Amino acid sequence: MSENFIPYTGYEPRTDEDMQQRADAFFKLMGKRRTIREFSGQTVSAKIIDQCIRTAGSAPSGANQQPWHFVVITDPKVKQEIRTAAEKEEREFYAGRAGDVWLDTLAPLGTDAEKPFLERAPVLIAIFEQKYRVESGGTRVKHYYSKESTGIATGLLITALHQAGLATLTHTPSPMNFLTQILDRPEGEKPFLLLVVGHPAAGVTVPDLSKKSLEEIRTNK
Ligand code: IYR
Repeated sequence: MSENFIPYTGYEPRTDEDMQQRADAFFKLMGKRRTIREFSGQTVSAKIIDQCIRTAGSAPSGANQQPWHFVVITDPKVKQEIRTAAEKEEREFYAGRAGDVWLDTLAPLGTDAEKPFLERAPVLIAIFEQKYRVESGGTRVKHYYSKESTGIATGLLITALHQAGLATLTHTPSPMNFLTQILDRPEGEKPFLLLVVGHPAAGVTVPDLSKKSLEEIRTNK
């Protein structure tokens, strides 16, 4: 075995009652998360974002290859460039590329090709999936389960930001290859999603959606 093994000290034994209480409290906290599409101009401290990205980076990953990269964007010029590029793609998406079935499915969310939040929100986090890395000699090293791993890390990031008191919007302009160019990312990295982060605009509204019940999403065997 090439890796050193050390004792695991992170486990804290708890009573069922304590675990139930913690599970209930966390369910309640996460139930307050909503995707919002209008942000206030209030800024966010870079230290908070960095700490939440550390949490994301603690995610499990295939062979511990940690196949993700987070680009934190606050420069208004870069945000503007991203908005322009995203809206160009989105206009084509909403004008027909999506197809009627997709557009009908999206209708309850009230989205359209206008993406003012890409400039208005104080922080954008572009998340990249590293499908492979290129070593200094030029050899490509494949990353295993990079999509699953990046998805898990993104889930932790959304959770960490919500827990810290921030609001997010998971934005997936399609296609979003423009992020590779604008953010100057290397070969092997694929844009995964664009997370818009900030504080909700005063009086923001959200669609009246509900989540599937436990009975709908869980089967016991
Ligand atoms: N990328 C588009 C469309 C869109 C698609 C899905 I699936 C959504 O849940 C929301 C939007 C946009 O961002 O408007």
